[in-house]
Amino acid sequence: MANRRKFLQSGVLGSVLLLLNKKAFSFNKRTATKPLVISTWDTGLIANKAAWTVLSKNGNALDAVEKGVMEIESSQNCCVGLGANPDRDGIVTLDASIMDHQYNCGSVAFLERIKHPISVARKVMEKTPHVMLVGEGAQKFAVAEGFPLEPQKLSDEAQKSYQDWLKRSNYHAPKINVENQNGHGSFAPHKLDNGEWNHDTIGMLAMDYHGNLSGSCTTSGAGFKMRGRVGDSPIIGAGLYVDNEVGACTATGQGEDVIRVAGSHSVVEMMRHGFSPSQACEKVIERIAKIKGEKAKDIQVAFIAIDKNGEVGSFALHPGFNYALRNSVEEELVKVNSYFA
Ligand code: SD4
Repeated sequence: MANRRKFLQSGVLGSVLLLLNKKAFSFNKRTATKPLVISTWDTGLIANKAAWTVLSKNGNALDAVEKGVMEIESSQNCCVGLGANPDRDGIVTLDASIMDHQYNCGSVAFLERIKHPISVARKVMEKTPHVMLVGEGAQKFAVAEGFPLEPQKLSDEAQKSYQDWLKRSNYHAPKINVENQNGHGSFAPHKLDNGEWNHDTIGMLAMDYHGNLSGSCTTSGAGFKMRGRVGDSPIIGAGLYVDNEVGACTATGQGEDVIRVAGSHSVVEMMRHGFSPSQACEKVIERIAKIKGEKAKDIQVAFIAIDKNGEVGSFALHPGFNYALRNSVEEELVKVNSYFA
């Protein structure tokens, strides 16, 4: 994880975190001026910076959410793109989705050897009559659209983790964000021995100067997952949903349990019925906790949401989740309240 640490401490993120350390940042509900962007986890600070280059010049939200998460997909040292942990057969497979302010949406799943799945998802949205392409077909489409086929090679860090995992090969039901990797479930995000969180997904929501919303979500899924496993991130309504008349939501955590409740769509529907973004996220987290019962202790799920007025909110099942917010006056990492203490 040395590389990842370097990544986290580098550049703007390092200085922003230093700044943040001086502040108490335990609020959960924010109302912000437009344009604004929010994204999951601390890597969101870097992604927001890239999105802000678009939004601050009155660019549109769709371009911002694509550009923002591409920054994290590019980082071979991190855990979202091709540098991430592979599936149990040793191959990295990626999922991504994107949605604009007019119910246009596109996604890819089980995609190999393409550096920017989010951009392929956008091409699916803009250039095909379909919403979702998977596996070989998605890759073929990407290549036809001019995306280079990257080498089938694990990053050094992922190679090492995979070799360690092979020694154990103890695949069992995924446990996200609760256990570390030592002998346990290997789904991310998970707590590292040094206390940091490792995660493999970024979800981003933006409102542009015109008040239009868009969202993106991109992930390597879950380390050492079964071959062919697809999570919530590329599923419109689960990992991501945008309704410009109401609001937008994206999810992170245990994809199977987000899919079960059509998570992001459910949050947007709660907002449609008058709940604030934070309350809406909390309601859906409560539903997951109820469905899972005792097993809720073993998984993490978190949502971030924004309503059409630019109010932002979030809620998680377990502590440890945060999201990054950026607008013309703030650049912050926001600590999120959770169902469990
Ligand atoms: C998945 N939701 O594939 C993703 C995992 C995730 O941080 O969010 N990890 O299930």
